[in-house]
Formats: sequence, structure tokens, C-alpha cells
Amino acid sequence: MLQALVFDVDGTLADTEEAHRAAFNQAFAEAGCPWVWDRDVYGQLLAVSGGKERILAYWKQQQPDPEPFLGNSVQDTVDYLHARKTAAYAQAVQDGAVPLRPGVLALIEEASHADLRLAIATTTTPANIDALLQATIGSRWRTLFSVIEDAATAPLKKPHPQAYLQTLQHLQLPGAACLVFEDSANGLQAATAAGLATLITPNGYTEDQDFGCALRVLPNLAGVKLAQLRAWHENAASCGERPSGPSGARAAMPGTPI
Ligand code: XBP
Ligand code: MG
Repeated sequence: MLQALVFDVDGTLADTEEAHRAAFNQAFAEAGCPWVWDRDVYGQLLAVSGGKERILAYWKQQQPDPEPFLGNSVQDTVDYLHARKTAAYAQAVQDGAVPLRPGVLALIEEASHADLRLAIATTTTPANIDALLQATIGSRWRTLFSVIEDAATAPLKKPHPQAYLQTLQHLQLPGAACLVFEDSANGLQAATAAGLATLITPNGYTEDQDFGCALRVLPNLAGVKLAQLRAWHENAASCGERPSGPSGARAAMPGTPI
């Protein structure tokens, strides 16, 4: 029986990646760094989950043997740029730049009223989650989600299943009792490796990706009711569509740097 809904953040709860991209470019400009990520470049970079990992992957593409230019090490430079980016993103989101995607809040409210557990499993920074959900739901958002796995608690980024495996541990539920909402192939791989059925709502950056093992692929969650989710979830269980148990260590390795 369906007992919990587990949500990815970026691209799923809200279409955030354009705000992230603008924040990266703002941080680079403020630091005097000549990098500018257009949509094409950023679309390729999204194969690498995690903003710090993304910066380093791009830097190594530009300079195979990178030289630090802010701080004493390459990691210092990455950390500084990412901190500035996170501040810029939080400001944009607090200013209302990014609404929740269609149907998300209605489904969260319905599930909460039906006493389902709600969780977040993301590779983004904790500050980004708070900025987005504070701006779109208000301070009560923390009362809605009983488990949050993010870049701080799950450092192995999607498609590694760590965030989902830790979410199951903290929910103290089997994967068969949960349903995941994701937007990307990396996210689908991570959830599937953890043995979780996954509903995909693609976005502009992920619409051409392979979602072959998803339970469903929908344009968005507008009009999606809990009763429908329960039916899809039960049907998947009855015809054995649900992924097998966690494949853990055999999980796909983190996104291949470009
Ligand atoms: C998507 C990501 C994140 C964001 C940028 O996370 O991969 O890295 O693109 O946020 P999700 P950070 O798992 O929610 O789809 O700079 O904080 O990483
Ligand atoms: Mg996502």
C-alpha cells in the first residue's frame, strides 16, 4: 500500500535550473571569472549532479590541469564560486523568480491530509531547498516533509542511489510502500537503483532523456490525484513492474563529467 511520496527538488517541485544557471553566471562574473554558461552548455553540464561537481567538471574541460585563482586550492576556488552562486540563487528565489510546477502543491496538500509521509531526496544544497519552499509554501513547509536528504546528508550525487536509500532508512518504510517524483534520467536511475517506482515530469532540459523504466511520464502533476497515484502504484506492484530491491553498490556511478 502507498504510504509515502518522495520528491526530487530541482526540475520536479519547481523548474529551477534556469535560475541556477543565472546564479552560476552571476557568481562567475562577480568573481571576475570569464565563464558564461549558455543553455546548451548548461544542458550538457546537468549530466553532472551537484553544483560544485558541475563547476569542477566544466573547469577541467577548460583546463585539464586547473590552477586555483580564488583561495589556496582548486577546491577553495570551487567552494567560493559555489557559495556565491548559492547566495545569488537564494536571492532570486526569495524574490519569487521560481513558482512550484503545476499540481505540485495540491498533491502535497492532499497527500499530507491523507496522512501519507512526505520526503525530499535531492542533490541540491540545503539552503536552496529552504529558499524555494519558504518562498512558495511558507515556513510551514518543514511541517509537511518528515525526511529530507540533500547535498549535505547524501554527498554521493544522483544517479548514485544514496539519497534514496537514506530516505528509505529514515522513513523506515520498504521501497514498495513509496512513490518517487523525478524530472531527470540521473534521478530516475538513482530511485530505480534504490528499488523505488518513479513518476517522471520532464522539463525543458530533460525532455529528450530516456525514462524507459519509469512508472509513468507526465507533462506535469496538474490534476493528478492521490487515488490515481494509488491505482498506478498498485498496478505496478501487481504486474511486477516495480524495480527489484536496492541494487546499492551496483548502482550506476555518478553522472559522467562532460
Ligand atoms: C539538481 C542538481 C543540483 C542543481 C544545482 O538537483 O543537480 O546540483 O542543479 O544546485 P535535484 P546546487 O536532485 O534536486 O534535481 O548548486 O545546490 O547543487
Ligand atoms: Mg531534478
